[in-house]
Amino acid sequence: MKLIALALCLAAGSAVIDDKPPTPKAPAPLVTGKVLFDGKRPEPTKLPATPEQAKGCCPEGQSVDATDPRLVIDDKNGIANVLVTIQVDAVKAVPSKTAIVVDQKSCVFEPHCTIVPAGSKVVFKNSDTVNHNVHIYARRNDSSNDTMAPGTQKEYVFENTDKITVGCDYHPWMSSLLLVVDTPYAALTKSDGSFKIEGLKPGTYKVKLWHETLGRAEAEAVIQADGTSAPLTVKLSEPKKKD
Ligand SMILES: [Cu+2]
Repeated sequence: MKLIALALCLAAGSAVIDDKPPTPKAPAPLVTGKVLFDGKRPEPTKLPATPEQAKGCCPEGQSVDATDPRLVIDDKNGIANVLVTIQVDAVKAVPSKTAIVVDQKSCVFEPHCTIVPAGSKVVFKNSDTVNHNVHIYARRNDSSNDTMAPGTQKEYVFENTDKITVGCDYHPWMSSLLLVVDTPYAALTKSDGSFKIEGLKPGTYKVKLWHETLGRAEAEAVIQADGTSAPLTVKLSEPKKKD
């Protein structure tokens, strides 16, 4: 027994001695950047919400957040929810393994903006104590209009690339945006306007940017052989009003 115990100790000891520190890996190729508002930041807009419409949305004493979620700019001009995509031939997004959830809470869609790899399941939930109405305005998928009772949910599948707006007929300030993409190289800017896209090989890429009220822009990203790339800065401004 003693011999066996000694052998086990030696085996364990030798395992520790052979445990070399892992070799540092090269940084994963990454495209990073920031999307900034060009000009003086517009003040956040409040959408109309009558007391009658907002009834039951929030606990007593709290008021509904009817801030327009479509244009969110931070105090350093970073723009949230800009869709950033890179298309690579023959590389297509695979549907999400788990359902993508959009909740309705205190009469606000959460999140406002969601990337949906084509073919993924999207579940709309109603966590409120009032009825909502998931009104889907799609261009390249089926549109629909479903009343959703408190505590219920409904599943949708969107197969085609699209930019789908979702509203609620009971609460006209509510809006959600589903961005159905067929590329795995897609990101939404965070609240400070920053984004990152991983998994690309070294090379030169066209980067497309799209925002629901500010429109489109394009940039070029170059990933060097060592996987690094210079961070991009892209500016968007209010679309010029037509006369
Ligand atoms: Cu609603």
